[in-house]
Amino acid sequence: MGGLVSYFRHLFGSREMRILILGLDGAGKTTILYRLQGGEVVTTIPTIGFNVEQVSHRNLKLQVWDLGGQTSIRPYWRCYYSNTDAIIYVVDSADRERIQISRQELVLMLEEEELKKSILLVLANKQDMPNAMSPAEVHQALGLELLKNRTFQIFKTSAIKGDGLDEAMEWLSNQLLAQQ
Ligand code: G3D
Ligand code: MG
Repeated sequence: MGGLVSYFRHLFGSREMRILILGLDGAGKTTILYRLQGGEVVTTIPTIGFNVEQVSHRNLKLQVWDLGGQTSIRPYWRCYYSNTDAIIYVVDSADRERIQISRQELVLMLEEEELKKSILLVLANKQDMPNAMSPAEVHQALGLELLKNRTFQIFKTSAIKGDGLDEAMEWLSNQLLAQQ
């Protein structure tokens, strides 16, 4: 397990790098954030109606919030979209009931003008669960084959075990480096 510092060590240049970690509640975002941060304290920015968890290291900033539900707070999300280099979209692979909601949220988000150029990393999380959808199933359920002009990749992870995060972050780091 590398942690932020080692995953993104090649990226601490002059420019600020922004990554959003998004997905439905319960997908595993906070667990992943803590894993990446190596267990250090996450600052929570209290805002009107929704909370943003944030960690930063040098000029790398990661922000997390839950998608889904309350449409009234959606406009506030936009405040966090500008200059987003990458989106880490976390899916609970064992939650077959809500995968279509997760798909709708992803589609809506990717339509945002400010996120048009963001790299997309999809994490098919909770692979340790016996009934988990495979990455291929998650890929299909999210409609990822319809994506155009988007650098994206899907990885399987178990945030709770720490499996798969190394590979996923290595890919992301390489993509970010290539776009610098
Ligand atoms: P969120 O921040 O996206 O809302 P959390 O999700 O990180 O809070 O995780 C929600 C619950 O799922 C937590 O359980 C967490 O431990 C669990 N979880 C996260 N990742 C995995 C995983 O890969 N496998 C399994 N089996 N569970 C996972 P609790 O019980 O604390 O609600
Ligand atoms: Mg959370």
